[in-house]
Amino acid sequence: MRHALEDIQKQLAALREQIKRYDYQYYVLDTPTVPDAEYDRLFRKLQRIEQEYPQLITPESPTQRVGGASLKVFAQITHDTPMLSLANAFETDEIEAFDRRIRESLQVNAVEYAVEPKFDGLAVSLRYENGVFKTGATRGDGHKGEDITLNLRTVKAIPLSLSGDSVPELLEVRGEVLMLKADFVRLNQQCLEKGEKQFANPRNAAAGSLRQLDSAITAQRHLMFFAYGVAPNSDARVPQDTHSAVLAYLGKLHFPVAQECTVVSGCAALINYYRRIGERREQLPYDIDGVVYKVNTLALQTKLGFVSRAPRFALAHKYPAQEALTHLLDIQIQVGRTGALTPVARLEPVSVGGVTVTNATLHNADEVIRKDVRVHDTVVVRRAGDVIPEVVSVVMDQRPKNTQPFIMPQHCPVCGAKAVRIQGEAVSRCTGGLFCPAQRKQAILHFASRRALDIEGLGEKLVEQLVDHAIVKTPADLYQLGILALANLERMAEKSAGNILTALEKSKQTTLTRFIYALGIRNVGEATAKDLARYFGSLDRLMDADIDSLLQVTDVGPVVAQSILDFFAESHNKEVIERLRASGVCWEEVPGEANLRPDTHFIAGKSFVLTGTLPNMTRDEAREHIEMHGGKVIGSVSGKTDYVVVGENPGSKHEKAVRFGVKLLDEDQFKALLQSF
Ligand code: 9MJ
Repeated sequence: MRHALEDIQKQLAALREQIKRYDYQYYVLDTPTVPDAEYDRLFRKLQRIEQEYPQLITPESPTQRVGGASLKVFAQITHDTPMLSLANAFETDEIEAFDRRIRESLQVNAVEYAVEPKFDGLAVSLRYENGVFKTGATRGDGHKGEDITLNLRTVKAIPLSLSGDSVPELLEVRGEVLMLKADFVRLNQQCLEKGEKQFANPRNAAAGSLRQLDSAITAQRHLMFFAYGVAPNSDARVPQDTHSAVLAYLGKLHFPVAQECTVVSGCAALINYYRRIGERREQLPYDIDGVVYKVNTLALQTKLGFVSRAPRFALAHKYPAQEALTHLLDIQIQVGRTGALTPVARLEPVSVGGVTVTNATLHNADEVIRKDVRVHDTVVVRRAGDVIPEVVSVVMDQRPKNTQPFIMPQHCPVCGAKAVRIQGEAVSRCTGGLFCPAQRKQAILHFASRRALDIEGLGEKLVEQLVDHAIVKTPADLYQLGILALANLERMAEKSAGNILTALEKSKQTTLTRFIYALGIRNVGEATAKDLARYFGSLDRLMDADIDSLLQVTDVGPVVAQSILDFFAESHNKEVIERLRASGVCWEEVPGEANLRPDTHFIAGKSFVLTGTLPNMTRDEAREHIEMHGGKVIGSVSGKTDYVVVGENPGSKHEKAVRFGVKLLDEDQFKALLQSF
């Protein structure tokens, strides 16, 4: 019996180690090496064995990231060594002064700096004792923070235990918890689909997720962590020479360290780093609000010391604010594709972080009332990355006399139909359906949009005329358009009419994901469309699906499933789909996950890297093909990559693939692979 238990223990240890490795590859390196199905299989196996032998469960087991009841309040934790704050600077002369002060204090000619992005998240401290994650806390006031251990345990990029040959007895890792922009967009899409309140920006979403008293909610939020230092109380095994060596050591212990962290020398290089990161800011996967400079040599850091709680050896160089003040000229009501009535602020044009903003969303009536936004107010407008600009707040002491509180209209401003607000939902909706010209226009614009059928040139002005002249009532009518009908419209020369027809013809060859998304089914965004396409593989199977099979699809709950059933129950919708197909709109169909065991299909779970320009396919198209077949597209080549698809002018990924002996495919070979099952 004892022997058997030992065997089980060994099996458990091996499984946990394997899952831990896959988590690291997936969440930290962003390079998954096994299909999700294989990961799920291992995870379930581990759960099954642990259920049978609960006495063998350890807190570090990957199954134990979420657990226990929710807290009533967070306990306080006193930091052994305080969590520092950073002095800020905006201007070049402040950076020159910083560097000069340091050179003069240290009596040297040039200083070596570790330079890092300044993550716009929440600072946390993670305490490891003998390689085991014990406690995690917020910064709080720098001395005392909140104990958010249970929530931090759910962050997959944070190791629950450390392995390797230099595991320290005590290690306190300092870093930032944040939400990647892509996860933020996905979360807000889910909130929208569920009719819940959306988050203003990734930082708020991360803060909201980390402040949950129920860690099961945090676990659903896809938070990320980046390490940027250790507390000085840590073990002697932590490098004692330079900050950059500390970061490299943390990387070796499998903590995520941003790729953008590097070392430079001298003041000009600092400014150069600031500019370079600034240029790439929008493309970075996470939000930053500046960069950080730290004297790299730890002995010199100690020599420089502190002023109050900020170190003299470090400085945050911030980018200009993404907020500005302006006047609110009017509040207008926009009618969305699903009839949602959104109050929109018309603004006196203002430059926010270098972009002119004239409109900003006010989200919904409740938000306008909560912020008490009124026409003629002076308002704070914020813009961040790809997020739609929004009105953050009102400058109350600049409010003119005789302003009136905002009242949400009871009728659709476009078609006059009654507006209703379902209990529990934040938005009012026009009940006019596709009889409302605004909804009809939005439905057609959505159908034609870039991520849907991508009909180039079919913009707002054109759709407006087509609907107003009753030439187009549904997306299916688009494919009946002739050159005459188009050329007779305002501002439409024969050549542009021809271009539209060519674009329409081109759009007919599409993908199932795009087509499902284009239909504009309530609560089905792009991510859900992708999940549905992957699961069912064919439109007919999706249209025939019952509630039980819909609920099998990732992220599809009862609300989304019901929207899909309702949509396909409408004979009008089925008719539009049939007409679209009859006009030649088509896509590749595959068996779909529902009908596929992962081991029977050799692309399922395989990893692909794309490099160079393919002659007949965009990168997005190639990605869609791969994902439709259950494969994954990853950013960088490693020995574990299955295929590298090589186009014209390939980059260094090509050379790396050759070096690693990864299988190379040109476009024809890639197409042949897709079609070969
Ligand atoms: C951020 N927020 O990214 C520090 N930080 O160092 C980086 N913050 C920091 N370093 C010492 N990269 C105190 C705070």
